[in-house]
Amino acid sequence: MPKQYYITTPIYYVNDVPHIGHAYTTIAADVLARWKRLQGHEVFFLTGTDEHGAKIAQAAEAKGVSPQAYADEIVEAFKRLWQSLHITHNGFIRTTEDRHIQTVQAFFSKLRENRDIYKGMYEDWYCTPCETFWSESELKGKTCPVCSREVERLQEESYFFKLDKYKDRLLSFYKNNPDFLAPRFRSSEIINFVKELKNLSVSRTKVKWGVPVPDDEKHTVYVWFDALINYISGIGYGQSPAADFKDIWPADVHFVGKEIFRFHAVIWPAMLMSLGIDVPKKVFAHGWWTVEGDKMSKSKGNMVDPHKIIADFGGEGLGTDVLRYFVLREVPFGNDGDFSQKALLGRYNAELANALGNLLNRTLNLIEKNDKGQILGKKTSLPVNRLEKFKAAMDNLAFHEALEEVALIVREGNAKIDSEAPWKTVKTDPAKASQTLHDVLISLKQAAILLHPFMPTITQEMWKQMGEQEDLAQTGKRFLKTGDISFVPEQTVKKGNPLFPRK
Ligand code: ME8
Repeated sequence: MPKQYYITTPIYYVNDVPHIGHAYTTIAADVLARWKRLQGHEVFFLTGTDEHGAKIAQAAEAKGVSPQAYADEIVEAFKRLWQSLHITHNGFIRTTEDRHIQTVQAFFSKLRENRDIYKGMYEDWYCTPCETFWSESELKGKTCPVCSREVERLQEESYFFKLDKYKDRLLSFYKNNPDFLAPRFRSSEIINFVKELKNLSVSRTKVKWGVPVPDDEKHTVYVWFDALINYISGIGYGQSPAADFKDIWPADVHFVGKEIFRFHAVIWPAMLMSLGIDVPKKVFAHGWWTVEGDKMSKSKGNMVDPHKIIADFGGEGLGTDVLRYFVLREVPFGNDGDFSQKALLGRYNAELANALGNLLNRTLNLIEKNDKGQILGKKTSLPVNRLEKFKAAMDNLAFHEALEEVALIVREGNAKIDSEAPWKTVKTDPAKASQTLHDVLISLKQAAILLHPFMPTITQEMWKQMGEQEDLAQTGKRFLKTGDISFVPEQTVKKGNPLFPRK
């Protein structure tokens, strides 16, 4: 069996319900999963929740419930959101599941057997909201360099992982695998960090809500060490009967936010190297969203609820697709960006209602008026340059560039109708008018296929209105393999309501 294409999101903390930032990473991963499937790959797409550690225990305590009961409640909010966003994950892993706990303990024991874990004393700083150890020199004043919140002084017995031992191997790995650290402009941060690498504290005695260290149960495994292992526990590593691990691992892309790049690009590969497991092929660290120019935070009360955006744009279906489109179109994937109502509405009206929706509408209108709904005109071959650029952009995870190619296809379609005026030429040269409409509709068919991973519901609606009988994914797969996209003889269009009503 060929190896499955393996895509992951971070597993999200269950200290609170999800917001637009969580939606962002998961949408990006879903778009890639759908695109790879369209290209004919078997895909395994894993997401899940990170449920241990002091941060979750504190959130549960504040609500007066047990951490497990709290996690059980919040995990449902994540699952509901993925449903509303039409996320097509194949697996969902919770770190409180037995299959995960067993894998973490087996992993820890093997590292200890390999003498890569030893007992010592941790004396330094800790940020609970980020669940991160910091040394004095890394702090920003007296606060966490990532979230600017207060850190606490720790002094406790701890197991340590010999991260320092992997310094040279990591550096040569990055050198020999230039696609591993992505986007490339973030690689120097990692390389500089590795040059200064120290051993990592991987257990806590003061945190009770965690996976017990095998044979030393007064320690629990450090929540990040526990969490990273989800990427293999979620696909059957070390479990019996042996699940699909060997057909899925290594991961093709771990999608993460920039603040957790180090964990994935340094600690995780070193953990795997110690056990002799292959290292993932790529970690992609995207940027952060602010909201109306401000950092998103609970205290400011400005967290964007994805359900609200979906509802504002007509509910599941159109609302889902608009949100999926917007977040990947608005900001070059990898960079930071700002989420604003103005930008959202602006993109919707300009690119979806006025450009794409209008092109489909006017084309179908004219086909109905001129040709009684029948798609006449001769089969023509599509220019391939846009398609090739789209594919290259998707390979580079440059989703915004891929969407720009589709926007250009749409712009060219509108320009063609404007300049060839089939509503006029139908009177003097009806064959030419039909050809114009045929050619524009073929471009729209191509656009629907390429947009399908981004807007899975609306593209199906476009498909129906174009009178397509075959499943979009089937045609899409064939098109990407052979370039064939022609209409069947006597195909008639079935214009419906405008797909993107102006707002
Ligand atoms: O870090 N902009 O979980 P988490 C963009 N459990 N993306 C954002 C964002 C924002 N403003 N806010 C959150 C954890 N994200 C760990 C991960 S993985 C083994 C363990 C996204 O709930 C982004 O992907 O804090 C970020 O990395 C992630 O949510 C953090 O989620």
